[in-house]
Amino acid sequence: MTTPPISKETENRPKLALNATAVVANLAKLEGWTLNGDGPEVAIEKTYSFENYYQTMAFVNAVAFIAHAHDHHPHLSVQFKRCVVRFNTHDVAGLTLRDFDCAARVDALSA
Ligand code: H2B
Repeated sequence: MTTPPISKETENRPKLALNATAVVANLAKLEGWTLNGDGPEVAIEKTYSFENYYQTMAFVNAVAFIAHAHDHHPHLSVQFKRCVVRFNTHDVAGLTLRDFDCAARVDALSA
């Protein structure tokens, strides 16, 4: 499989930590994502449910593809029929637009 390119939109966007107002505004555009943690551990998180392990793993692999393409890697907690996806930007110890971009891309997998 060839390596997908990082999207220009994401690549060109500087990693700037969002302030609380911007975090709330961007979170409001997403469905099912919640804000968790505090300080450098702050993250956005969503739990996806599936019918079986195959579906769970297909989802995990699709998320990995997105993560690689955008050089942005979520924490994944994988269970039998569930996957918790957690994004933050460790380079800035906070949340950036890249977290919200990638969250929307992960959501689009099941749209
Ligand atoms: N993923 C996440 N979630 N946050 C980052 O700050 C981050 C990343 N930084 N993936 C990337 C890799 C960086 O370390 C590389 C060098 O581009």
